[in-house]
Amino acid sequence: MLSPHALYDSAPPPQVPVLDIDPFSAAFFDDPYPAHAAMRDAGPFVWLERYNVGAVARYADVREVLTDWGRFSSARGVGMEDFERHGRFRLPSLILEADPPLHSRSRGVLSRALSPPVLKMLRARFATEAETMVEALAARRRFDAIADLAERYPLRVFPDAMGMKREGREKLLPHAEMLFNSFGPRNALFEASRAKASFEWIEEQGRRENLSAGLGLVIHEAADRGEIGHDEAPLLVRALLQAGLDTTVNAIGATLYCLARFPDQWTRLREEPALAKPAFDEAIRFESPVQTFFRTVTRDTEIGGAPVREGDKILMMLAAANRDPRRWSEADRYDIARSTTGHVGFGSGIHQCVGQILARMEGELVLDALLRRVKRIRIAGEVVRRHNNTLRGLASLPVEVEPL
Ligand code: OVM
Repeated sequence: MLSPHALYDSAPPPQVPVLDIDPFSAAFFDDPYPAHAAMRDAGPFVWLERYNVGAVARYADVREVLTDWGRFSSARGVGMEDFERHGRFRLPSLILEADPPLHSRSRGVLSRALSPPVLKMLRARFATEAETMVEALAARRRFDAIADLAERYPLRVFPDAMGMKREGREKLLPHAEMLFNSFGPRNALFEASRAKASFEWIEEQGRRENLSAGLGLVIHEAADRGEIGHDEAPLLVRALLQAGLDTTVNAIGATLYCLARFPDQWTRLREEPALAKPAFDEAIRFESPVQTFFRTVTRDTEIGGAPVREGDKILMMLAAANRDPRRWSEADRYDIARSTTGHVGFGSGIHQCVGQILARMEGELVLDALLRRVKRIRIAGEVVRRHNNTLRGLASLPVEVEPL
């Protein structure tokens, strides 16, 4: 088994600040904020000596890397591993791990499958499920905001919306947990979740015969029209199954955690329920459920005047950018009334989250349902963090609510 240090042996480029921070360690996950600040303050481009990869943590530089796919490629993987040097243990995603022109074709198909008119047809069902679930939880008063709501709600609505079979759905979250761990180093977290990989299973779920009416079949219909190959459709369904569940679980979890921790913001939301969508987006800026992704440098270039070499990996600290005081006033304050425009919690540029309208719809509907049933939310037990190499979120958030 390779140690985390074994992936790269390149020396730091000249004049680039070298840091011994490990953004994939338990200590970092428990409190990433001092390390985020140290990374931002060290310079526009820094070197992480533990892994021999570059990193950007300031908002301006994260944006620069996100929006220049020509210099900063996704095709060699958006995790620490470089598909060209290290091979790969699964088929690459046709969208996440691709550059134009391949990326553009996949993106077109998925953005049509997740476009507002399609999502509008799902909205009524999504709203009813949120109402039913929250009504029962409000009656219970005490529940776990993660297991009983942030996980349960997307698990209830998303696989149905995709048109998935019932059987095996319990594999979806463990699979996603493993996949998001795999974007980091080969550390103990990744090794421990590796056994939960279900690539064969998840690729099977994308096959036409395993799908009924829903977003999955919409992708197969795009293949019927010749927009993509019939062999590509299952992989694009896989992309949605992998990207669409754990992310929304952690985004909804982040929102509930923010509103339980900052009761003045819950009060503000009750006064102005139209702030439900902004409250969800501000939680994504504030907690950044997707913390990081990598790019691979395609040619010698520079970032903020620092030399950057072809073939090196760059870690984009999305979460650090989302709290960069160079960009945000009172960056460490959860404020549902601020403008969150430009946050990079969904990424930026051509790879910006293709499912963000669906994610926002889920977030908004959960908050709408809570606003109709609940007067107050308070934390009523031990908050337990879940560690993952890419995702930030909780394993448990016991709450008590006062019903309206
Ligand atoms: C994919 C994929 C998987 C996980 C996450 C993601 C955040 C995409 O298979 O394309 O985007």
